[in-house]
Amino acid sequence: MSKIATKPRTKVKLKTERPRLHKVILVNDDYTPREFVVTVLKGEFRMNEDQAYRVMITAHRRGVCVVAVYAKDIAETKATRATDAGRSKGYPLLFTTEPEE
Ligand code: TYC
Repeated sequence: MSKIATKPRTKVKLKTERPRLHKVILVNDDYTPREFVVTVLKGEFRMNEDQAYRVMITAHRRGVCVVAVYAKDIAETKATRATDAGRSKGYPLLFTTEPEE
């Protein structure tokens, strides 16, 4: 009787990759008052006055600023809530998200 090879020749991949984190990005505009941007940053992203002011002024000067990084769904929820806070006051304040490299 001939010997039949039964040993599987494929290896199971055991590595699990961590889900990529997503950046929340604050975008500058010419209309939203600085103090309102600071208030939204403090309320939605648990920042103190100093941290929120630095993020706001960086976006104001450079056009954008990374606010924080989170898992995808949390980043998207926070960006939407923060953008809606501006919209509810008639401001064009915008927070976007993008995956980290
Ligand atoms: N540029 C706005 C102003 O001068 C302030 C501002 C800063 C708005 C950052 C949006 O993401 C922003 N009133």
